Amino acid sequence: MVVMLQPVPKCKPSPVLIPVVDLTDPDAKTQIVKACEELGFFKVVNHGVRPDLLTHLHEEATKFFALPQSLKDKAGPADPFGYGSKRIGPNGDVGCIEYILLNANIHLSSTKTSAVFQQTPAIFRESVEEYKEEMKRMSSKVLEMIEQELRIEPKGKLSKLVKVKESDSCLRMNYYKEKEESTAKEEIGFGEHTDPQLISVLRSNDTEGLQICLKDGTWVAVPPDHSSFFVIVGDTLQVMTNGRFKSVKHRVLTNTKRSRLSMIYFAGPPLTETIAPLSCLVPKQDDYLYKELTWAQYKSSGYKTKLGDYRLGLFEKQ
Ligand code: GA4
Repeated sequence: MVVMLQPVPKCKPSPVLIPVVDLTDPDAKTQIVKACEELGFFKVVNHGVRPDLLTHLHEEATKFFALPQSLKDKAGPADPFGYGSKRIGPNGDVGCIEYILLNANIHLSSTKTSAVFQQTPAIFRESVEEYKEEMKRMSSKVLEMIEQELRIEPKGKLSKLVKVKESDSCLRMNYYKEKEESTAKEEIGFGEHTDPQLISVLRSNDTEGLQICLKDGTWVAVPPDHSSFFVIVGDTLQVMTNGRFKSVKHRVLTNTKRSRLSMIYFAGPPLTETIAPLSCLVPKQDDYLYKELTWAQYKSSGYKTKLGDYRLGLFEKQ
């Protein structure tokens, strides 16, 4: 199944097809691999996440962002976890955004993270915990399907990176507030970038804003769909597949009329994991496009870059 992606103004007029993968379809593995190779992006339906969990989490997150600024600021500024407003990362990037960034690993949760939940009812934390489990399940399922289709050995090589308790995954809730009519114009909510992790799983309300960049540099708008998830290939998976999969550049432009709320789970490996092309996919070391780095090394170098920088250069062989 495919749906049409709407080209944004000043983009090529030809509509682009976005793959839609039904996770219960016996052919899903093949479709996922094809989408990861061609676009680095696909939509997931029949994912098994309870719709009421999504509705509930959406409502509670909306209530958090509606709190007085002084209360939200108690959980900020993001370090990188906690509540952030306008500033993204430590190197001067800004966007028309408010967000909460949470570490998915409860053992690493920071004081700022706890402060988020001090401002909100207990049910918010419970829903967030359940959602993280669901995202761990879905991201490991997608990675398992990739392993099977590519015949990656040993079994569980990719999915295990996300399933283990040391997995360095995180959850981000991004809120792009609607604007007054008088100032209405499209602005950058979240600037263009690729995600450093293995894969990211995104869910949003029905407000548009997300755009992805095709291989030829064309930006296309992704029609929102509150009942589906979007999977984004990250840099780590690009390295492990030796460039066969592409981490897709994406960005969010703010919609002037309606607020957008999105939740993104970034499925990352443990900090100590060595990231390198998989020998079962690339038998000859001479064919490796990338050298090895631990996830901790890649992540800490990433934090010295600007959002839009080409971080994969760190991995490239000279
Ligand atoms: C982009 C993807 C995720 O949102 C994120 C971001 C992180 C942050 O906001 O703390 C970074 C960015 C992201 C990559 C470069 C650095 C770090 C902001 C930034 C400028 C949580 C992630 O893992 O990398």
